[in-house]
Amino acid sequence: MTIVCSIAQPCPVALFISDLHLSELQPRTTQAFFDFLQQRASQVQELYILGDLFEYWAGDDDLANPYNKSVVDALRLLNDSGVQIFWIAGNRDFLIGAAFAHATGLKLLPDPFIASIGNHRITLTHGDAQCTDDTAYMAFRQQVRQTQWQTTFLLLPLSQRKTIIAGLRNDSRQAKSTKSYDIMDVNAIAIDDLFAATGTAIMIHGHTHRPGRHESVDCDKQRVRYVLPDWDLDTKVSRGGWIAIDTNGAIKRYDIAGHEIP
Ligand SMILES: [Mn+2]
Repeated sequence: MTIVCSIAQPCPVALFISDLHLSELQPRTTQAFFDFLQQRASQVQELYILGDLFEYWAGDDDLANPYNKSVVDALRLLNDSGVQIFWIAGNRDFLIGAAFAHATGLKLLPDPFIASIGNHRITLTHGDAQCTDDTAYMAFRQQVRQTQWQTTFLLLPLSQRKTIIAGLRNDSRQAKSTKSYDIMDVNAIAIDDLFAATGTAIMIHGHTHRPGRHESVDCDKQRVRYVLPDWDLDTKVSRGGWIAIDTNGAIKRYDIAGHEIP
């Protein structure tokens, strides 16, 4: 499929996705991702993956797994066609490392990262670090994002790591059912602080699975925060989508069918 651009419909130059939570148990979501790479991402200069592409990542020594390899191969193909791919880790796949980056050709970015696209300076983040109301999660995050913890964890056999991760995912599912809706969203002050620290007026993040566009004003400065949707085409309510920046610098949100969200 070739996307035809026009004055009314300018070409996108950069795309943003997050929270696909890809796994072998999500074949339709995986296929939708492959279709997105082939039909949409292949038409742009830059693709930004803002965390939780995978449901979990046990370490780069799991690259040989056939499912993981199929995702790596798809990213590699896109990279080799000339599209630059950028990666910010999510809370599910922060163990992605240099070997994965090498295999796919993508570039690992720190979180947060300030991207310059057209005339925009945009703060990019996964979003979990801003969920400061969830103190239990923040304590966990602080621990597992330490180099020393990761080095020790990665020394365990792959199968043992997978067992531990499965346990953590189970705990997280149970915790989510008891935590309040508000606690699991980003904290307004943490967002203000990040805007202030980066000096940007635009932010794009994922993680919360609450897609939206939020405007705020601080000292006459208008700020816009875009939240990416999660993807799930394996349940009844198919959902997903992306954000695009076009050649005119317009930032647009799209649903999984490729329709612009007004
Ligand atoms: Mn997340």
